[in-house]
Amino acid sequence: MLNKTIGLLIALTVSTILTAQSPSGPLPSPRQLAWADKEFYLFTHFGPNTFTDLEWGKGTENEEIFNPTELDCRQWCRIAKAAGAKGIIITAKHHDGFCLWPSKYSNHTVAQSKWRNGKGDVLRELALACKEYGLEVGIYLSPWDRNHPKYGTSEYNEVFINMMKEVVARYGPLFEFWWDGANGEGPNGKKQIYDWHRFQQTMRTIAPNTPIFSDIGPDIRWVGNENGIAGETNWNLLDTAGFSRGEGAPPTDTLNAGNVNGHLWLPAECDVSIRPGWFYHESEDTLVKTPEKLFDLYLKSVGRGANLLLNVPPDRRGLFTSFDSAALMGFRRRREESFRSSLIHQRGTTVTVDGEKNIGNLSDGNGHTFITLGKGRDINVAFAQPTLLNCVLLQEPIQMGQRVKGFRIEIKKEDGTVFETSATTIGHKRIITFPAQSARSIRIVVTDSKSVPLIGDLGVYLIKI
Ligand code: FUL
Repeated sequence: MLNKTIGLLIALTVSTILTAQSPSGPLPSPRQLAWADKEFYLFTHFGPNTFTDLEWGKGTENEEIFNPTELDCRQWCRIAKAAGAKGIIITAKHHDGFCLWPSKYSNHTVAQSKWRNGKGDVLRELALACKEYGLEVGIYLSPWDRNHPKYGTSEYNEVFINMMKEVVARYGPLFEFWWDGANGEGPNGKKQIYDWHRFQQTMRTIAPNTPIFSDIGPDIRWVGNENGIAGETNWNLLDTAGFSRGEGAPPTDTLNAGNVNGHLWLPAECDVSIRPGWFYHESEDTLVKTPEKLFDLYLKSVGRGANLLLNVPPDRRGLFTSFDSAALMGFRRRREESFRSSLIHQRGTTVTVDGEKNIGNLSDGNGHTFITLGKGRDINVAFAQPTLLNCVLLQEPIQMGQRVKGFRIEIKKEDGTVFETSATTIGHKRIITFPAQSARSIRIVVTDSKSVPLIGDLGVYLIKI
């Protein structure tokens, strides 16, 4: 009898899971799925500009100017790790064409500099340090090259491909590859016609698991601004037909919000610098973003379903400054204090989904395990006593597709009145903040959805804003 009951229960569970589990619409590839969970990682702009105080080098800089006195990638990693970042993407070659590794395909590299007597290799040091600290490495390689003599001819495409092969083979596996869309003049005044098709084919062959960023992917899209802010409505979907990288990219508001019915899974990444510029400038030491500002950017990037790529540039010593590391530590503290424990886990709290008490793994901190919202399309959280809160965190299990188009949060206050707020998309993670309320209960209602709404995780917090 017991066996029969267990058998029936298993059959029921399996059938519920099966009916609930059909993915819908464009879906992320395994490469994109793994990337989405990284949420926050660092960018680092380093090169001749660090020494000339420029943002865009001309490509005519003497290699000898690249001479950091105390370069230590382990220091970068120590700080990145302590900040809670998952990896570091480095400008292996910016628009000035200088290579931070001794490339066989250029004469404008660390090998021609005086640094470590021409025997240094920043990428190698970074890759080793990342490994030691449990971080991942990513590479930014600017197709635009103001130095390379072949730039502006079809042979340059070969050079770029060879450089990609070189860095992947020597410093991989890479967690992200970054193609900058900027395309200006080369040393001979010529513009380059990039062979994007071959660039992409090459990467897929040599690094099939590495997601590629550019204005329009193929794996990760630009968010349309360099302020670190994703759209309040942010679809992981985009139509790219008819668009190209750089000047031919989709309008920035489209990149910011995605397309609700887009045919490609193309999530947004928010790139932003901790300072006004991308490269180090001493004059900006006093302009480093505060922990409060960084936390606000986190809410507007990761909290809107995008990833946050935060640039921290090393100085002329080749170190992150104490201004930047202090801001990063404050940022880390704010995130930890805010999201340490969800108020849902408070004693005596009752949670129901569509009126049912079985809420499965709705609040297990894992966005990939999920519950299905049936007819009621609502989740209700009732507290044993009035609870002060100002933040709701929701996740969709994106491996099933992005579905929710709109939802409402209703808070029944201690005085019996109701506070309401609403929002549109959820995606990988959505963090909604509002003025603090003393709540008896909260109800979350999905008001519009492309298909059956699935919720991966729900958290309720009182955060510092
Ligand atoms: C832009 C570049 O022109 C900037 O210098 C910087 O590297 C930024 C991340 O991308 O397109």
